[in-house]
Amino acid sequence: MTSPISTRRHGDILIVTSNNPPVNALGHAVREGLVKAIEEADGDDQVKAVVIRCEGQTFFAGADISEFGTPKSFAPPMLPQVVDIIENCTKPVVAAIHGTAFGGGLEVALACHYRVAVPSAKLGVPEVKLGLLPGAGGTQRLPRVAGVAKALDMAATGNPIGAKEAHEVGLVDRLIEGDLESHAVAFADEVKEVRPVPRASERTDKIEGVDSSVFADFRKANARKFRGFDAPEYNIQAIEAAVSKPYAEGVQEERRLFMELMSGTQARAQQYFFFAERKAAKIDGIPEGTSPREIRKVGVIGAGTMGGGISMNFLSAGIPVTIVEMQQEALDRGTGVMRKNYEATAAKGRMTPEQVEKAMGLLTPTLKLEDLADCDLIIEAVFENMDIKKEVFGKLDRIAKPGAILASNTSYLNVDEIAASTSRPEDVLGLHFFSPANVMKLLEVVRGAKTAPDVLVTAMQLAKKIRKVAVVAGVCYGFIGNRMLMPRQIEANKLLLEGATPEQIDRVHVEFGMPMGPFQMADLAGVDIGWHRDPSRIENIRDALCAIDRWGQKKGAGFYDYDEKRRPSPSPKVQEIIEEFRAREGVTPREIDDQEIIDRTLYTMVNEGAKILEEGMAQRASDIDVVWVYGYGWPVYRGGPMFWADTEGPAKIVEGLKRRGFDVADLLARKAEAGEKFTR
Ligand code: T1G
Repeated sequence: MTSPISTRRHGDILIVTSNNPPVNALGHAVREGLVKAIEEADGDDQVKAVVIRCEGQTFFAGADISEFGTPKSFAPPMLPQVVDIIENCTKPVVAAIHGTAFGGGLEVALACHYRVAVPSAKLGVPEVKLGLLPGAGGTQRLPRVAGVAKALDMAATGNPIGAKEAHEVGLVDRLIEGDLESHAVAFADEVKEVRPVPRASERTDKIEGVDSSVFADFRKANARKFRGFDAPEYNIQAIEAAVSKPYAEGVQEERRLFMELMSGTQARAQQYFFFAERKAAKIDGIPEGTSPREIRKVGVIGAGTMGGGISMNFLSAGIPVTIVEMQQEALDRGTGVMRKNYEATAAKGRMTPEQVEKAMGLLTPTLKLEDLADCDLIIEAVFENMDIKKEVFGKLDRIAKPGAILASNTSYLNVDEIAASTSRPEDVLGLHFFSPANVMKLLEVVRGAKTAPDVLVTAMQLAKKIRKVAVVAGVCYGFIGNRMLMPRQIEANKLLLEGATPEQIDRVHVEFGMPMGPFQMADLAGVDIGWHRDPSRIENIRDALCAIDRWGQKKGAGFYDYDEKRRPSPSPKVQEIIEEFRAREGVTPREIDDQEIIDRTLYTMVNEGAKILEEGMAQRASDIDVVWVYGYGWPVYRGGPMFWADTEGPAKIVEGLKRRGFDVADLLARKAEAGEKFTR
């Protein structure tokens, strides 16, 4: 088998090239090849210096995650050995960086004696996003080269930095404009006589005299963000070791912490999720070579919260949008909110004023539906009512050009029924964005019975362009996410009646790792969503709250009372309403423990997930997990509802559901009986 690593001489410089598509992952063959190349350089007196570079889209993007848990990942030489061999090379070694030098890739670059990079390159240690830490010396070399504060931020958050910033902090020695290879060779030629070669592991200038308060302050500043995750704290401890211990001991501590994480459930869940997210982009049953339609111009109907947010995604991606409203006042309000949101982003330094003007400059507001006639894609975001949607699609059918894609942002309704109100159901699908649509990453792409393959392919490709994670869902009430949300909300409301409190139920969900529980979420989204608007008709606790204007955070009161900073507190009034309802329904409250809440609000979700899979409303179990992590804040360190079901054990879930009197989905019962899993 040809090695993915090749070498060739350029004068007295040895050029070591990796060609391991798609991202030059540091699999076993690459590791072996790198060691051989350094041995070749060390053994050849003609060689005065070395350049390590990669073919393709990127420099090494890290260890090969697909090897984790397989014998290959432990086959020598392991990455810690490889980086030591590179660093101990007696000739100067220069890393030539383009694309993304991530994880083990950055650790290889840190073992090199010099790093040059093109300005567009990114450098990072995202291992924490896989539930890990940089396990090949990165936590010891990075603070020595880039400083403790930068290393802490990069390792504990996993967020990369650009080459320019890397140059400013000393992580990159030279920015290269033009051809990377030739400039890297020229740089190697400049430093080939430097002795001793500068080894990062021997540097102390950036770790001496560092006050330990740096770590305490960092922990305090990020406590909320790191809540529930194991890996960030381990990354902090490893960098603390870099400051408090000599290099050799620090590396041992790094290895100990790495192995502890690697054997944990969170790392397994987060690595599973890495591939789940990428698998979601693949659509079953699409003929090979199906090419997408071109989307040069988008139309959006409705300038409300959803319509405005949806439009911003396309404007930010440089795609012109025509937005339609019925009244001028509503149109002005909608476009005003979009500009305010952009300006807020700019105020946080995440956009420049020029970028705001460029995006808003691509927006054409109108009161005329006919102005959408030349759009390639039209997204309807009007009131969630079937008759209104069918009327809109009927009109669109007469206005839109042939080949235009017609999409509905419905959250629940039957996309096939909407498509049937046109003469071109093959051009119709659902594009279900999540609120706030310009922020939430998830996009449910609802595949209608007649949706054409190229329409689906177009939607998935467009999703990537507007930085969304798209998941294909079938046509059923609430698709994947909201369909699984319903049993949770129904049981949460029943549990209230039977004796639990909103605080107890929400606490169980927050302790589980959700950003908030069912009732905090209802208060954020609006208790009045879907309410029949008749204060005299009180059929449940929610009706009772709505009838007295307790619509949630926006009204300062919902299932909780809110202060001026929107901080929730338990509400005696709500407790009173609940007790009134219990009396009215003849329910005697009882003690409810946390496990019952989990059985009835989370096990029921898994049960619904199994039905969704049985019915083919999701292509694979991992898609359900992507929906819940990106759409509903399910903690990624639990992988998602279906991965968690496998961790919890299908048999235990079946037992819990039966104990509470629920009908168990066939697929779940079968998995439990056969001892099988959903996701692995
Ligand atoms: N290992 C194996 N496969 C990988 C991979 C990796 N590190 N990175 C990407 N792939 C596959 C991916 O599954 C997909 O496959 C294809 O490459 C394209 O990826 C000791 C232990 C580099 C920014 O965490 O962030 O080093 O779906 O669709 O959008 O300290 O991939 O086509 O079959 O994402 O252009 C640390 C992970 C590893 C970086 C490119 N490194 N990768 O993004 O393409 S842990 C990472 C990424 C480590 C050491 C430790 C991104 C990317 P398929 P893609 P992209």
